[in-house]
Amino acid sequence: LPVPAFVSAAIALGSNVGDRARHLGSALDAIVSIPRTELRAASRIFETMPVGPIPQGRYLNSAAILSTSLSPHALLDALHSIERSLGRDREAGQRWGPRTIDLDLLVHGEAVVEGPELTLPHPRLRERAFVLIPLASVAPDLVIPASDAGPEQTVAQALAVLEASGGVVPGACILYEPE
Ligand code: PH2
Ligand code: MG
Ligand code: MG
Repeated sequence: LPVPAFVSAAIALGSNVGDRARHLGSALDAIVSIPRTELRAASRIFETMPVGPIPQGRYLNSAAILSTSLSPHALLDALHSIERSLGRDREAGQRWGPRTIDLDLLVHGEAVVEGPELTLPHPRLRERAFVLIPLASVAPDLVIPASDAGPEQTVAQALAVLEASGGVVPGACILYEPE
C-alpha cells in the first residue's frame, strides 16, 4: 500500500461573536483530533479590526500550521465539521458577516485548486493583514504556490508586499492581551 505523503497546511482561525478566545481555543483542541493530521504550530492571538463591507465587532485571529496526509477537500470537510460543532451556521450567516468561528484553509502543500467549494491557495490570503501577520509569526518561510491570485512567494514576502502597498494599517492587528 502506498504511504500517503504528508504536506504542510496553513489554517486561519477567526471569531468575533461571544467568547472569542474560547472559540479559538476549542477549535484548536478539535484540530488536534483530526485524523492523519498533526498540529505543528499555533500562533499567538491577535485582535483585529473587522475587514469588509459589513459593520461588525473586532475579531480575534490566529494561524495554525498542520502536517497532514488528508487531501485538501478532506481537510476542508474536517474544518467545516469543527465549525458546525462550535455553533457556526453557514446558512444563517452572511458572507463577510459576524461569526462564532471561521476556519479557512489557506495553503495545502503545493496544491493549486479552483473549485466551487475550495480555492487554493486562498484567493484573498495576500490581501489580509489579519491572516498574514499571525501566519508570518509562525511560518515566515512557508511557500504560497503561484496561482491566479499571485506569484509563488513565502509568507514573509507576501507580508512585505502588503506592507509596501499600505495594506497594513497601524493598530489594526495587535497582539491580544486578555485582561
Ligand atoms: N473575516 C471575515 C470578514 N472580515 N475581519 C477580520 N479582522 N478578521 C477576520 O477573520 C474576518 C474579517 C470573513 O471571514
Ligand atoms: Mg471561512
Ligand atoms: Mg474567513
